[in-house]
Amino acid sequence: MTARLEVTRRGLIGGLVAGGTVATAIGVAAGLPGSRKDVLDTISRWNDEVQARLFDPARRAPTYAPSEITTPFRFNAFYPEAFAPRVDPASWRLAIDGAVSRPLTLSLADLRAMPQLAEITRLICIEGWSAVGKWSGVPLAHILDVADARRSAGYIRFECADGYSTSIDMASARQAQTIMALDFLDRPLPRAFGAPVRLRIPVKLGFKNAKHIVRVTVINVRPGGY
Ligand SMILES: Nc1nc2c(c(=O)[nH]1)N[C@H]1C(S)=C(S)[C@@H](COP(=O)(O)O)O[C@H]1N2
Ligand SMILES: [Mo]
Repeated sequence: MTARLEVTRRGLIGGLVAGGTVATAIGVAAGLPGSRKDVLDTISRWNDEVQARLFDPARRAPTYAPSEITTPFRFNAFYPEAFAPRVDPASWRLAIDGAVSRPLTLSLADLRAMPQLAEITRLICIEGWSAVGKWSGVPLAHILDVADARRSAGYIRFECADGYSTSIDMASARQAQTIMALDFLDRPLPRAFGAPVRLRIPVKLGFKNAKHIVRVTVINVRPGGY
């Protein structure tokens, strides 16, 4: 009971979801085996770690061993998997605009020619599940530097081929692990998982990890979206 109260008191996303729900959600998400006390201890430890790192862009999100990768990986979107958009990789372009002194229009080849970072991290969906995967791609900070994004701008907005849009703060956008992912498990992103390019930002929850991105806009004020 003490452990549970601990978890509740330290509710992961206090303002968004009640602590008890979060504890349950994390228990389900992590698929933890063992006794209830073991489970709660593990959740508590995991919760501390997540609390310290997940929402603090100055810290690193945890990384995992290849053996910890979740297979099959889980799909999520605001529609069923069969409706994931079909994007032609040859004609696809990524626009970088807004508060930048060098607006960019990048092809997939342009992105592949940039520095790449590969990392095994956990995607955590607010709906109560998480999964470990390997994504590789271009650090978003690099793209922002090439575009000469205004340093004082507060947010980045992402627009997607399926009509989804979301935004993140600049500190999280420039965090070292935040990438515009081109590959999933060392292969080009499958259609359902965000082809041709998705945001992979392990310090943020799943819904910030925009898939099928077509436009990245640097802005001063927080925009709408998810
Ligand atoms: N374009 C787009 N991006 C999206 C979504 C979406 O519906 N459309 N869903 C978000 C949510 S809620 C989650 S949890 C993750 C799921 O990513 P996955 O399908 O790779 O697991 O994508 C996020 N990015
Ligand atoms: Mo999600």
